[in-house]
Amino acid sequence: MKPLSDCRLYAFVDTACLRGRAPERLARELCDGGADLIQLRAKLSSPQEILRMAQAILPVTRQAGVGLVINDHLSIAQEVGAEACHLGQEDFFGTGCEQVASLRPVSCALRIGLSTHGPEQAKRALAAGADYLGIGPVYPTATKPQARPVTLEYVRWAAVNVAIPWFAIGGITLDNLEAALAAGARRICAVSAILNARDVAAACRQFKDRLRAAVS
Ligand code: TZP
Ligand code: MG
Repeated sequence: MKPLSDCRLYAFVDTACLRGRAPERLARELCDGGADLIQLRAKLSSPQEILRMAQAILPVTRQAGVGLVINDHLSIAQEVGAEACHLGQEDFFGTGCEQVASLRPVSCALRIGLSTHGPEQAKRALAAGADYLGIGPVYPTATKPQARPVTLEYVRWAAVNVAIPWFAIGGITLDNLEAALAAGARRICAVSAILNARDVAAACRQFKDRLRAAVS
C-alpha cells in the first residue's frame, strides 16, 4: 500500500450496508473507484465470519495496492496480514493500553489507527504513537447513531494541531465535503455516502477527485 500520508480516501466495507452484495465485490468496486484504504467494519459478525470476509477481501485489495484495515479485531488483522487495525477509545485506552507499540510484535508492520472525539483524546492518541487518527463524527450519522457529533470545530483544531495523517469521519457526503475541506481536512472517511450510492465506484471517484484537487 502507499504511505498513509498519501492516502486520501478511506472507504469501508461495512456489513450493515451490504444489501446482499458480497464483501469482496464491494471491495473491488471501492478499489476501482480509487479508495486508498478500505476498512472492514462488521459490528454484528462473529470473529470467524470477520476472518473469512477479510480473507476474501485481502486478495482484492492487495492486487490493487490498497491497504486493508480491520476494525476492532487486532488478532484478526494480524492473522490475515492486513495492513492496519482500527481501534476506538474503548478498544484501546479502555482496555488499559497506553502505547500502540505494545500491541504489535517488534518488526511487525501493522499500522494502528485510533478514533478520537476531541482534542484531549487526540493528544493522548498521538502520545500513544497512533499511526493515524480518526477525527469525528463530524456530523450526525446513522452509521454510528449514538455518537455525539464533534462538528467542524474539531476538524479545524486537527488541521492546526495534528501532524500525523488524520481522517475526518462521520456524515461526510459529496454535498458537505467542501465544508470539511474548508475546515482543513485533506483526508476523509465515508461509509454510507459511498456504499449507498447507486454506483459505488463512481461515488469513490467523485470523492477522490475532489480530495486530489484540494491538495494540489
Ligand atoms: N466512526 C465515527 S463516525 C463513523 C464511524 C465508524 C461512521 C461514519 O459513517 P458515515 O456513513 O460515513 O457517516
Ligand atoms: Mg471499535
